[in-house]
Amino acid sequence: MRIDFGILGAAGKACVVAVAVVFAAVVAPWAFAFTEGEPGGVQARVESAEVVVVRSVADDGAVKERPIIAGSGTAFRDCKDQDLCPQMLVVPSSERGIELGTIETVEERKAAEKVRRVTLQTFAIGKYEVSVGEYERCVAAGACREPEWREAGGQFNIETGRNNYYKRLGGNVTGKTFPIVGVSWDDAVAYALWLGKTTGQAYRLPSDAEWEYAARAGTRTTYWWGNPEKPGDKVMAACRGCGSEWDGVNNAPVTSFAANAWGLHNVHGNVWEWTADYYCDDFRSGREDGGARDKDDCAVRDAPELHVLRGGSSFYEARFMKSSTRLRQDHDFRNFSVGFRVARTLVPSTR
Ligand SMILES: [Ca+2]
Repeated sequence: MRIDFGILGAAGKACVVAVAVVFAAVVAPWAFAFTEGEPGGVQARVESAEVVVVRSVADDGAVKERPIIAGSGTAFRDCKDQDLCPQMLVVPSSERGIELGTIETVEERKAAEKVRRVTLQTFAIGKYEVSVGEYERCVAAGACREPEWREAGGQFNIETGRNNYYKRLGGNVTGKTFPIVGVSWDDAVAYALWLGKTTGQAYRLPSDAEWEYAARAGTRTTYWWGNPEKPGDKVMAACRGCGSEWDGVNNAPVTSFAANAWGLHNVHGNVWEWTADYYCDDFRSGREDGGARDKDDCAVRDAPELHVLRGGSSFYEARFMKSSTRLRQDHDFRNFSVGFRVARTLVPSTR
């Protein structure tokens, strides 16, 4: 049975040439410059920093190294092939016991009791939601299955299916620069595993806590830009009521809208994003190191084997795209407004 998830309707040259390694553990205090006058007054502050060095090897064997400061918004790739390797950002380690969850207002906190303290290590996360073009590479390699809208003989096939579930969204589902949708949690995990094998790096889905930490980029507000969804009537995202051309109608290109202070696009809105965790309503009971709840061991649960979705979508109202909002779905659930972004573990260098 198809669960009606959205508002609309029912139903060769791959090369591993770049290696990023953390070589400087902590440099404190570290002053970070953020753009003044961002909507909502973003004031992310980082008191310690890590430096990641992206090392690339040219065809003639020459080695180039480029330092990237965590939190600077500078992206790197793990290979030269731009369609193969997603752009990744270095997220700084958190201060000790940083709060995540419903921290925006005391009133909400009392009601939800979901504030959680975590201490996160530096990691990397996708600058964008994984695009159709990127996911297609995994399908072509035989490591990922087709998205629901391209399954041969499937009723939802965007060209041959009798159901118009994806068909009505047209090129915003199939275009290479749009977020891949119609992929389950299992598909997202398969993609990350394949990317990891292809690049030799530890790709995975972000944990629930990592996702929120990266989305907030140091802020404690409802959205990274502040509390109103349209600060000064400025359109910041695609959601129902956000004011964008895609609201309630379609998915937006992954590069749409302004990035947060650490360089991530579309954490709020556009498409929902799978995280690694099993869902537990008691967010506070998650791991203190911010790692994923990888066992379905929630003390209170009314359904088994559900995974966490984050960030809302263009088909949902703004309250669903808050930094703290969490949704849950089955591991095999697929939908036109559910996609994902990848994360990567950064292993400290021993040199
Ligand atoms: Ca999103």
